[in-house]
Amino acid sequence: MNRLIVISNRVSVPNAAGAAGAQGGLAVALNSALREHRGIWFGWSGQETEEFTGHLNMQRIDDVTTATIDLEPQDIEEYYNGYANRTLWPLFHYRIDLTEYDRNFGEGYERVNARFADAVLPLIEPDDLVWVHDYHLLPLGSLLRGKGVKNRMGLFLHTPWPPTRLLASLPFHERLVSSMLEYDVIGFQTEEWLGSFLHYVEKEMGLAINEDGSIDCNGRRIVAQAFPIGIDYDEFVEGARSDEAREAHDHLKASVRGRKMLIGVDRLDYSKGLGERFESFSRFLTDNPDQAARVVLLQIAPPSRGDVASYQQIREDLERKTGHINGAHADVAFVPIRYVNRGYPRRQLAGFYRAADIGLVTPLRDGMNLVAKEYVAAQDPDDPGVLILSQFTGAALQLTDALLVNPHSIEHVGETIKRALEMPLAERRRRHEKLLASVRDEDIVHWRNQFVAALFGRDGDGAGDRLARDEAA
Ligand code: GDG
Repeated sequence: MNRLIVISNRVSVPNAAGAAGAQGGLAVALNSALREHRGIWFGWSGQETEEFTGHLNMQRIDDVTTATIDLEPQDIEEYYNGYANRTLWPLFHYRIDLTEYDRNFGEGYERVNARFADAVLPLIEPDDLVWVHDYHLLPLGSLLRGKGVKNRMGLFLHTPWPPTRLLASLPFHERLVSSMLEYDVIGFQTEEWLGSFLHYVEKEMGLAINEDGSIDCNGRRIVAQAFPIGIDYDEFVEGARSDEAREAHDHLKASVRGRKMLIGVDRLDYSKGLGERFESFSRFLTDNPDQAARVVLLQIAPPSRGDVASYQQIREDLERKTGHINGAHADVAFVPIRYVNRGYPRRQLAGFYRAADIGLVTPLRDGMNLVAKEYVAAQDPDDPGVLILSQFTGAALQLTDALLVNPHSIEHVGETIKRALEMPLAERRRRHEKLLASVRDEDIVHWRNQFVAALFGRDGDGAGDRLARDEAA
């Protein structure tokens, strides 16, 4: 069996997944994929070192070998806090107003990608499949090619891909995208982001797109395709049935004392539309004063990227907004918004989802959104809650039986909350059944098999069978 070398910005130790609390979607996804492979996961340790050495820290935990490097403070500032999170992240989420263009960031990004290439090179054997993740490492494949790596290499982008007009505002955008064409497979979450990428390749680079969507460039054929990521369904459902989940569910249910509950779970990020969500809930309360004492919104929002100013700003804005809304609608016996700035273990989270009558998932832009899928998976099929989902998430293209909303329209989201609260049981069940089938069938195993198959150059089911046989052998 070919080994898998997974490369991502951060490496998150598999065992810690449940306990860490504020795990991002990428970490959750990769833990599951790696457990089933004789693979290596390489990336930044998250630690700082005074001077970069490239020393590899190797560990074997829970069937996954991890190899990490430490980075210098300047690397972290320019590459991670800088180009990745102040330039590419906002730009890829259509937030050109928050996008910062600083030459030092670009240089730091290229320097750290080169450091990644140097450090991972000795780990790569001739038959390994190399799978690079996300916007932090777009040029890594081309740097590895420059060092003679001939292996099959793929890139999966977890974020959206922006429209050509927006991307063209990025200095040296052609260089960045050209470097991506050294991968054999480039994966996106949805057809929409794939379409934007192909549009760029055609219009800005003058390359022809073949009928099957592949691109021919410098004598090589590149597969560009959508691979919608899913959740680890079996693991999640098992967790949702645990004592820990049940206790969390009962505790939360008791605390709301018969009131209906809406839940939001998001990293504290401006792309998640939390301000608009709170305002929509406030609008619902204003328009339905009889409901004010009967409904509560629980928002779990573990802080992230706290070194970046726009994240400090969103945190302040939300604190102010929560205080304002609670001040306007609270009574002595209740507050309408419970806003919690911390993470919880996954099993507890599953219990919280199940306790909620509505999953309120309203990002302004999101590559996929795994929270929507987790909410669906955690429901009681006999008495399921209702998912309200932003049409601007990748998940909305699959979860079409959710109540789809435009998160910018405060009135519409407010009305949709009302509709969800009044939805008859039969409709809730009908919608949930379809949503659940999608979440279960297009899970993370399916996603991984499809991507790895494309890396092999085969169709997805073939690779799935092959991997299963290899596992059994
Ligand atoms: C990126 C893309 C794409 C959140 N709070 C807690 C917690 N979480 C977990 C959730 C979920 C994950 O974090 C968040 O995943 P999302 O997909 O919603 O969002 P991002 O972090 O922005 O992820 C996104 C994803 O990558 C995968 O490709 O879907 O579009 O932006 O699993 O449950 N987990 C725990 N405690 C918390 O308090 N344990």
